[in-house]
Amino acid sequence: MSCKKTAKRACKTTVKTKAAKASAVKYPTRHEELIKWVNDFAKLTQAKNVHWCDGTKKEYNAICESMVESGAFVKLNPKKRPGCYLARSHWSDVARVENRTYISTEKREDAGPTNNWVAPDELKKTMTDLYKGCMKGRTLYVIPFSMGPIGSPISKIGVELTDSPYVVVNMIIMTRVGTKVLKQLGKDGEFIKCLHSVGAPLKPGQKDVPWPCAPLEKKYISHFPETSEIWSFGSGYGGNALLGKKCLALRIASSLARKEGWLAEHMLILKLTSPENKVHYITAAFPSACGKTNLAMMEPRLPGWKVETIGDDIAWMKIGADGRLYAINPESGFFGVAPGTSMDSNPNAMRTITKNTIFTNCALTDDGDIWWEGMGVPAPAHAIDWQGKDWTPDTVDKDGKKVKAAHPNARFTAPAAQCPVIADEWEDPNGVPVSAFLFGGRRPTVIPLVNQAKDWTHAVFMGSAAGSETTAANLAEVGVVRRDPMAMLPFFGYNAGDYMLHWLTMPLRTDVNKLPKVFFTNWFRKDEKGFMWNGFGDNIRVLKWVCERIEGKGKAVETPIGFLPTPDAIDMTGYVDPQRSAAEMKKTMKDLLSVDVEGWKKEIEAVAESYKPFGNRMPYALKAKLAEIKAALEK
Ligand code: O2Y
Ligand code: MN
Repeated sequence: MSCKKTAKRACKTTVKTKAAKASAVKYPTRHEELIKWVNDFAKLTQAKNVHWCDGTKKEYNAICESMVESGAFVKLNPKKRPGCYLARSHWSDVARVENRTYISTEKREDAGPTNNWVAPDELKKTMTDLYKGCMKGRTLYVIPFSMGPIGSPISKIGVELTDSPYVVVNMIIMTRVGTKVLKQLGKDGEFIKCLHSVGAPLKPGQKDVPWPCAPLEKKYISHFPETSEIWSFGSGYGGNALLGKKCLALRIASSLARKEGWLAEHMLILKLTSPENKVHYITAAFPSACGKTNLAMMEPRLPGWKVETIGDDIAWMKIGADGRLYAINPESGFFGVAPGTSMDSNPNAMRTITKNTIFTNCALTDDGDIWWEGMGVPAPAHAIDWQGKDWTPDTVDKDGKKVKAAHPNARFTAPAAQCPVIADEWEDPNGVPVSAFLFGGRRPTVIPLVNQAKDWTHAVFMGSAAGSETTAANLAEVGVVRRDPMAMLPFFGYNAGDYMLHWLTMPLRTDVNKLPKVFFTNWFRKDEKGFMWNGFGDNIRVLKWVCERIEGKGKAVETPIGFLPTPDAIDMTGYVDPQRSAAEMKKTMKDLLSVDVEGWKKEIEAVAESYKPFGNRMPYALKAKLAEIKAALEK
């Protein structure tokens, strides 16, 4: 892209690197530590220009337009998708790369057995060598950003240095960026240092490619929790490059949360209003690709109930003055999976992405709109697929397999404020008081539709035992059950055994009765007819029971694995499964709400196995809870 042009057009705060060295240069901040850090990195990477982002609409538009000029973005038909762009990534850079993601602590055991580890000195040396000269011919963008409303006592400030304009415009949607953040930072405020490069320097006169990146073996997504730093190299995609999201808001924040006594979780936050106008805020930790965005924006299929969105992916929670846990969404946008999103599965997401949205790796239709598999509208007769090739519904690869028009991990980046069901209080700096936590996963067998924890230790046990079938959002084999404790497996910023201990200590910080009630849900049980539960808008029936339990009502039976709803406790008024008669559904509900004792015995063994790599770092209280449930199942 024409970086020089963009920089000139976008902001007065673009400076030549040489000039940046001169003391006369004007910076949009008086934070000396920040200025020095930026200049040192500009020198190391040999960036052509330095551009301090101000976060204005003008800047956003100028960068997007320069990306259209360079071929990195396609502008969509403004009559169909006003203010929207399409990016196509390199075929090798399409998702988070867990095998290149590191938690770098002085002692290996502090990263724990679930994380890749290299000692900080060694990793920093390797990456410093990679950063040397890596921005030749490119602009270094300085992105000051706030995770959470600016000035909230729960928010944190980060600064990302990147050579990717794609990262800049996505960060502007996903976080609060620019001058207002620098103002909040003042002369000596604390910030989290985030370094990023796509790792593709340009030789003089060399033409850029639409999606520069480095080969897999040169990609590093590194976290240094002991110094709260993030160093990323080689990838321009999503969680690898938009460093506010998974890297800061989960990995670094989970480590900070432990030190500071709060929780940083992979959870959606929703506001639920009953027909009687009672409000409950509920958070839910489901692994990647288990429908967090769908639940957060759900259209309930029970009259009088209303769901509104606070967040769809991450929750930061602190104990408030009244002893309750208060949650904020640290993000300001949605980076949602496109394939499968339709007016059936998530109408509010579809309404959110009608304008001002960046699409990545979706198909381009001949009339300048986007399309993906599972959009709920017929496939176009012709399109350009996510790799930029001509596509028709009959296109096959060299093995005769149908080619998908959109990549399975294609994404939309859209402002949260555009969501038609965003709650009025979604940016409340004090957060919202949480009544319930849901854990869950994609489990075709054994795990019931919903199950309430008996006490706090049981709640933490439930979270520790979570798991899910894998999908395309990670690079693992698709369709096998992977243990995913608290839905945090890819995002623990420290030893997951210590993380469980941190959760167990929450009742030491407040009255345990003020902590959220905890439930495990599973929308994904299957039998010979397919899914046993409709999911989507019908999940309101489970949420209604959750509310009843919070309020001390709601019929339940105590079982070895928790409190299960009695067969008549879930409101099934108006529920229709076209595959099952009412009588069949009654039987299905019985199966969904009973304990499969033999299945659970195996489940308990699998959980025990998953604790083994942690040795003594897995808290005794959880092993004791596991033994207690095992003994109860034997009775
Ligand atoms: O593949 C990526 O880089 C994105 S992963 C992602 C994006 C939004 C929300 N959640 C996730 C996730 O993997 O949990
Ligand atoms: Mn996620």
